[in-house]
Amino acid sequence: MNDYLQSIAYCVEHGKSDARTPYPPELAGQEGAGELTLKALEAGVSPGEILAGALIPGMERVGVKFRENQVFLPEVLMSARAMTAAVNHLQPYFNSGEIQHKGLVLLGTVAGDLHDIGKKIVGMFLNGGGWQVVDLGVDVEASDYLDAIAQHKPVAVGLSALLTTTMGNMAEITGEISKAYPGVKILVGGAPVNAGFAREIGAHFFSPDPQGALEFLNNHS
Ligand code: B1M
Repeated sequence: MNDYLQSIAYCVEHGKSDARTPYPPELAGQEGAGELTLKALEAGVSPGEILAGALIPGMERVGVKFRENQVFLPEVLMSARAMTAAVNHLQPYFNSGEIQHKGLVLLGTVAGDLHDIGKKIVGMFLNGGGWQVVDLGVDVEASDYLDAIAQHKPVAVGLSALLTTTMGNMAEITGEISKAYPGVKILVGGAPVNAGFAREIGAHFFSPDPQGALEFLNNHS
């Protein structure tokens, strides 16, 4: 059982989705995260064990390496793909309520801003880390965040901005969410954003990377 978990974690860490994935070279032709997850489930390993004992640790290792510049965006995307290949097999169990998410997080790129590559990576990390993610997309107005909070009752809302010109919209949206839903944590990120700006606009947390966003949620829920 432990062998399955270790192998799946290794595949996620090294971006091996399935047998056709050519990397890492030492695993060429061997099964990847998708097939191994299916086999583990058939062998009686629970979906919760696969999530907590393989997928989350695998993604955590990639997150730490990414933060420390030991790996770069292509490797992170490959790991996210491998994680998705595994999560696809766990999805029916999530849907049936057999395994519980840690909570729900809303994500969105703020009004006026169409950049979403980084935000999607944050979403994949959070998902791999056991959080249910509802992504509201790009160019999201304050009223859309408020409607979504009323509908989904999230633990936290994550705002992303890549343009200096849309940081003002981030400030306005943060203010509106705090006023209407003071109990909802607000997390901000994106290349031009920093901790000082986050404090200034009243956000609860700034993270420069997906791993920090995951750590914040894990520690504050
Ligand atoms: Co745009 N763009 N762009 N662009 N674009 C930048 C951001 C820019 C820096 C390029 C430049 O001039 N050097 C510049 C902004 C300058 C500024 O404001 N200071 C710029 C500009 C000016 C523009 C346009 C205005 C260009 C024009 O039309 N004249 C226009 C604006 C459109 C709009 O949004 N209204 C525009 C358009 C576009 C494209 C559509 C072509 C495309 C976006 C495609 C897409 O996202 N679907 C695009 C791209 C790709 C970029 C660059 C090249 C790359 C951005 C990216 O995806 N980075 C960018 C230049 C650059 O960064 N080199 C640029 C990779 C991504 C993984 O990193 O998004 O930083 P990032 O996300 C990171 C972290 O920031 C963090 O985690 C992620 C993973 O590590 N993070 C969070 C992000 N969100 C987070 C949220 C969190 C926590 C962490 O919690 C909630």
